[in-house]
Amino acid sequence: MANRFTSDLTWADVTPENVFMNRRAFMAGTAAMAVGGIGGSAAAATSPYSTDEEPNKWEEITQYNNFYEFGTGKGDPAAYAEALTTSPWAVEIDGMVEKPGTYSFEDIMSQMTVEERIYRFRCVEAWSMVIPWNGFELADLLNLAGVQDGAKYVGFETLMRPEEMWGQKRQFIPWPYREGLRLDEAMHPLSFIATGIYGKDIPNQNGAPLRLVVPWKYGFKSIKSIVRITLTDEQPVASWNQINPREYGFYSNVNPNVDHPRWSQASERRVGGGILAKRIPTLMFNGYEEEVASLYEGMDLAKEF
Ligand SMILES: Nc1nc2c(c(=O)[nH]1)N[C@H]1C(S)=C(S)[C@@H](COP(=O)(O)O)O[C@H]1N2
Ligand SMILES: [Mo]
Repeated sequence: MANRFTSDLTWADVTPENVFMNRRAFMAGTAAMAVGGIGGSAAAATSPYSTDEEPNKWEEITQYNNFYEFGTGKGDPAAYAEALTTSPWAVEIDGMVEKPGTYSFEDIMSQMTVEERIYRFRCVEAWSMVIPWNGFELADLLNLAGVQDGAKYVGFETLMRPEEMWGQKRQFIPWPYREGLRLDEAMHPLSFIATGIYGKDIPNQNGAPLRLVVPWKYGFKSIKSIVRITLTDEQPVASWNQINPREYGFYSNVNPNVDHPRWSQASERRVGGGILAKRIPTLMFNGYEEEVASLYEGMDLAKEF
């Protein structure tokens, strides 16, 4: 049954061969069946953007988190994020758009096609996971509001609600948490708004009810629990970049050749591998080089990091 955050195609539909359905492929398969009159197998398809790497366990994805509004410990979000009220929820879309306004979560979901994307996820702290998200392309949401000519960037803001997010009572970050993308990055088909994981509603600790996922950038770009999206012609504020621009660039593309000033980015620890597991090499653009390298043509990625 369809639930609030996800499609009705869930993790339970996954075949033993790790073949994943997404609704678009399913629809296409259904159409093909109607025309060709042949059954069953045509419906199963993998999103071309999904990795076939082994996904992390639900417990790993939902109990090892960064969500500083609920504390800085990896277990804090799972322990405290239940306090967040996620219904009702609305996203303010403003700035250089044709239809600025308050978009309720239900209104957005009724107009989006939810699919599954299995992405690698690489935190700037050099740990990584593989996460089966459910959601829709960010471009589809931006097109709902209609991007005006001349817009060059997209800014995002997380909810500000210290009564429910105790971490916001400390000025650790100048709240609310903010992030930003260049418009062409935001419009790239890999840029995703996640509303589910493993076919279930996305848990609060992972950024309910909707959060950004930009798989070729360090995890902190993937801002959680979004309440505002602003189209602008100026580079928006991004929290970590604002706090420490020397350590956290605006782009923050995953890049094994550009180390963090305090640690190497050449390799990573895959969460769940155990403490004795070998580190794995970090890939350029987190393995999405073929898809996104053209966005950065002509840029010196060591300088504009
Ligand atoms: N609002 C908000 N979004 C956030 C963060 C945060 O502290 N607050 N942490 C970021 C960081 S550093 C990472 S690595 C990812 C973690 O996502 P996950 O907990 O779902 O794996 O969320 C990002 N989005
Ligand atoms: Mo992170």
